Amino acid sequence: MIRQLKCADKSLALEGTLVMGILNVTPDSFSDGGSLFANQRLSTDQLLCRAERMVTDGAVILDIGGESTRPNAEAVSQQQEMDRVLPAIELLAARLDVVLSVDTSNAALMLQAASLGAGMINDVRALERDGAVEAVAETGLPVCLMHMQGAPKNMQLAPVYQDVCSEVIEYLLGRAAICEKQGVEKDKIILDPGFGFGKTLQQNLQLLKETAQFVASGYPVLIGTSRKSMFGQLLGREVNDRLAGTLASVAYAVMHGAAIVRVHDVKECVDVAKVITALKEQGNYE
Ligand code: PT1
Repeated sequence: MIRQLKCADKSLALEGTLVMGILNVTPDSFSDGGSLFANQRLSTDQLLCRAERMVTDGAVILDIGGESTRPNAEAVSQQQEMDRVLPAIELLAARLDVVLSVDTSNAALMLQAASLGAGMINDVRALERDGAVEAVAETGLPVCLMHMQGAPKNMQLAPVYQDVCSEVIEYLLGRAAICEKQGVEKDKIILDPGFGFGKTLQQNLQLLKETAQFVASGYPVLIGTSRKSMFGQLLGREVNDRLAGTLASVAYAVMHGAAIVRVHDVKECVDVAKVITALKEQGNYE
């Protein structure tokens, strides 16, 4: 089991579950409907304010993404993605004591973000794009490898698996092995089942149920269910009314050993993680 995650100049103890706050810098981010971007770009003041609030609320990692990867999202150009993400990394690295994670599949962005102070790479394509494995190895940063079936544009059309858990685990372990062969240190790899990325409701539920199987791989596990359509399907709730569903999934993930949860509602998720962790630490009654 990995006990410390070394993120450039910061080290995160892998005890209990860490909360990663989602800081989108996309105009079409799924959960705020783009309302913060009425004038094209989120102002730096707003961005700093949102980031500071997440840190105050207990996030120890902030995940910054400039490409929306929710179902049906359109691709953005690599330049557009860099123009969104790099100024945000530069701004926040100078002002906040938090690990900045960059949510990208773009090797050039990984390298530049690292040079501006990013402490982690998060790739929903598990470093499958050209140069990405090499870029991560060069930065020496931890990386989250996520499973996706298909691409954001079409992934929810007809996902098919024989056995979703074993296929997702097999894929992630294969990607981890490739990364290690190319110089990414084993203790810098995090695995993520990829909730909502080419999975039906049933498949998402099976993956969450089997969180402990992912944890048993020995790699830290990241769980990202926050406000996703699996709760829309299960509960009939719109995206901004999925907090209770999200919290239930976070409680389950913490209970079963997730190292990191990636969430919008940092304060509430930190409280849930603390309560479940305290429960787990209680000895058995005589
Ligand atoms: C995730 C994740 C991510 N999710 C990691 N990075 C998104 N490591 C972006 C829906 O079904 O889970 N893990 N980066 C956001 N993507 C989605 C996917 C948003 C599906 C919404 C849905 O509603």
